[in-house]
Amino acid sequence: TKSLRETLAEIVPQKQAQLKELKAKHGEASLGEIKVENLIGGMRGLKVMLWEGSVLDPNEGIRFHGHSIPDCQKVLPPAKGGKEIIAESMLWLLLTGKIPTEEQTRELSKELAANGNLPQYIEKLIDSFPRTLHPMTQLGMAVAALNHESKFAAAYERGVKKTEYWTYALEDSLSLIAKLPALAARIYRNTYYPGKDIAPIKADQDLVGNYVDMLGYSSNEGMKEYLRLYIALHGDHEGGNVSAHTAHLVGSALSDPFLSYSASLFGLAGPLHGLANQEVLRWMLAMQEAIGPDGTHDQIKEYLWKTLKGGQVIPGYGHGVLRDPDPRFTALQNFCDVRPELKDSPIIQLVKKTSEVAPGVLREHGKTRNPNPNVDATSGCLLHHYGLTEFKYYTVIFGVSRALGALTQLVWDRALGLPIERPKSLSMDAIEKIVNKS
Ligand code: CMX
Repeated sequence: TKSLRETLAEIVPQKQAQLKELKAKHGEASLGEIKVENLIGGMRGLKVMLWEGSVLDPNEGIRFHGHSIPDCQKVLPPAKGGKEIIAESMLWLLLTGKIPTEEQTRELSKELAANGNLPQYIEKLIDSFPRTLHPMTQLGMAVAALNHESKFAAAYERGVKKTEYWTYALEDSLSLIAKLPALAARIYRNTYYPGKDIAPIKADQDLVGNYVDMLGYSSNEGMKEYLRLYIALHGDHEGGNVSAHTAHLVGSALSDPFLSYSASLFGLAGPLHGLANQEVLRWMLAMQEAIGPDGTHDQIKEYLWKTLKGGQVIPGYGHGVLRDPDPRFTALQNFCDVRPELKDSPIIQLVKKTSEVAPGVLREHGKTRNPNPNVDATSGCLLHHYGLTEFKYYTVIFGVSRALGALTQLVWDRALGLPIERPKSLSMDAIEKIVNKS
């Protein structure tokens, strides 16, 4: 069977040819017009980025190289003894567009485990941070410092050919993905359990299995399977979201993958992006406190109305692009339905009951274009159920995950020779001049 590098080496020339043909044949074709409202409205809906790993359909939700989440759950190899998709099989799919065999998946796991330990200067750096420094700030700084190791930056300095850039971007990306669990786990230990031992990386375990061990939950099989699924599902959500777009933008200046992904993490740390799942949990716990552990549908409805009448949004509902239920939410709910330990969990039951009444309430309320739950309606609540109750850490887990998609695209950006990103900006006066002429 072919290795990841061999598989990619075969696909790269095909994709390069595809891009060349697209440019030659359709370079002049229009994908839509740009309105003034797009320019002042965060560029919503403008088709202005190339992104290979996934495409988000407003109704069907995310597809990874055309594969829906239920498809992925059928065909992507799980961990040894597990059932859920793992980071390695998702990464393989994102990078190559192909479904890995079990053997290919295990080989990738072995490679990541072998490269998972942190250089000593990085351990020292993390250990020097104050415990009160936000875990995302710690993660972003440590990822940036890892660029000391960058093969891409070293190769660039040596003056390697442009056509070889992608091979070095791939090496850096795999090295970073391998090290993220140890980084993230050390930050967790230092911030919440100083002095506690961190479990060693097992050479024959998958990336997230090792991450959960290092976090200190090695005997919690439910948590392991949940985080495998969570990290695979959050890996990529097409290119325009802040974290994905940032990695692509910074990488376009030929900053190495460590610097590019560090920048991306600081975007993920924003409350409008990566922090939403902790908001849902906070709101759910307040509702649980208010109506008790066995709240009825009617009590939940009443609480929803109270939230809306208080001028607040229902966290975990609605979406900027999606117009139907988020398939990632559905996948997490299906996970809850099959895990026996979750059947009696009060918080998980509350998530489920809320999802049964909230769409009706939001429809009646009549504002949101999508009254359905998004993935955040449940993701943080599951972490809480499994005992990871430190809210501020949740975005770090998202950060371990999003590397899969953001770094995949960086490899493709270099393989396809995409140029530095440089959109045109206009001042209001300049816009007025243009629109007054037409
Ligand atoms: N509860 C109450 N009102 C809501 C709502 C909700 N969950 N979702 C949207 N609305 C309101 C909006 O505030 C807006 O009201 P105004 O016209 O008064 O400004 C109106 O409905 C129309 O909004 P929209 O076009 O449906 O949604 P947007 O694209 O503007 O916003 C989002 C999308 C996610 C920010 C919004 O639905 C929201 O705030 N949801 C709750 C927070 C949340 O779950 N965030 C996680 C998003 C997950 C992800 O990005 O992956």
